Amino acid sequence: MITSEEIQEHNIAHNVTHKRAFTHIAHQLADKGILVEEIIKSLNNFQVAIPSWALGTGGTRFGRFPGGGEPRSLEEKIADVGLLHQLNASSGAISLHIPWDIPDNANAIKALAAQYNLKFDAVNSNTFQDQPDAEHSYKFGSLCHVDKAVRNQAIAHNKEVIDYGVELGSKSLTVWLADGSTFPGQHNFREALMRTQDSLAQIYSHLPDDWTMLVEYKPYEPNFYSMVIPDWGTSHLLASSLGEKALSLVDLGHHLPNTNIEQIVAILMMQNKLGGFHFNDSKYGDDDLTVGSLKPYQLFLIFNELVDGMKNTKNPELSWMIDASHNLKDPLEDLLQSVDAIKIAYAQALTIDRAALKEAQENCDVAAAQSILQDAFRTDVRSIVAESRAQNGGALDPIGAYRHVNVRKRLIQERGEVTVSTGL
Ligand code: PSV
Ligand code: MN
Repeated sequence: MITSEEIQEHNIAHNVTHKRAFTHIAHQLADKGILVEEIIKSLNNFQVAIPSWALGTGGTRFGRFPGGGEPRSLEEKIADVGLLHQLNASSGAISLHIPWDIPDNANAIKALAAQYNLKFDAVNSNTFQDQPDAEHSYKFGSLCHVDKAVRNQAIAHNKEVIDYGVELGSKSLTVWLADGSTFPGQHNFREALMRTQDSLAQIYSHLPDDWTMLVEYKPYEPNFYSMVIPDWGTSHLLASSLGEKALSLVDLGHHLPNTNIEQIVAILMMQNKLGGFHFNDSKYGDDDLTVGSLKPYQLFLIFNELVDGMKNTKNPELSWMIDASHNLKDPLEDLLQSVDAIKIAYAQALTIDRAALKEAQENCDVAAAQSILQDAFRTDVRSIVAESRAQNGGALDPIGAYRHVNVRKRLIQERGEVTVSTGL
């Protein structure tokens, strides 16, 4: 752990430069009638969950090049997220994946998370890998399988995941299915979807009243010809048929290139059916890259819709999470960059002159509408995000602080050079 004294020392060293930038932008926004305090208030309440499977080095189909000091247990994963939260004051939740993260003692795990001020975000089921002790194989699918015994095993697993989540105080189950077909003719599309719907309904019946079920969609996996839940429309269809507690989850990487994701966000929010996000960035497919590393404007446009939807629809509260893989960078640095990118896009979207945008839209003034959005996107809000972090005890420059006190070196000393973190 970094001590709070170390973070304060770091902040003092950076304070003069920070204050200069912050005062400048605060004045600029005030001239436009925007109060920087309001933006900070929204940022202060914004937490992005960290998935337990993103704390170690990821890989491609071809290989993995691990770094050292990766978390070897659930306890160490919690410690890593606690460290991120200390640095950025915005990563106050961890999302677990069962069976990778089965807690031996739920109370002890809960107490440990509380020590780091962490909550448990959505719990995730895994019916895309066969477990060593499993009676049935998911080779030909899980919730969609033609064999009822396989479906029942997958349903029972999801119910068990809910039970683990209840013990930890989680409030939602995220279902991502690698169910699909590899060759034309392999699936009867209609029947596969009907079986999936029926299986999900059985899982849904096990949800506590105050829980939600988040249904992911994805157009393809390498090697796949079809996916059972390929797009937001199918996810929405399932969520609608299941009931109020079922919502669609948008994973940014789960779209074909050039898909207008911001429009999907608007449509789902119009239906009060958007449950949350898995953030990442990509160029070609589900690349799982650092959020905002390739398409920051798209991220901003998504937040434009989110800010509008959060104000003007009855969409339930959203759950925010990163879902990325870190093949080259230190996973903790990568996650800090991702959370920062998300907060920057959010803060920029909060600076949009909405009244002027509305007027431009009503007047069909296309040039003005574009300028209003781009003016907000080109506003440098980094010092506002830094100010909100510092106000909550975090570091003005999280990666700078992380490097300054040699966190990775400390982790390697403690955990060793060759450590393997469970997960993808
Ligand atoms: C696979 O694409 C995936 O990234 C899904 O988005 C899940 O959320 C995650 O893996 C963990 O199962
Ligand atoms: Mn995902």
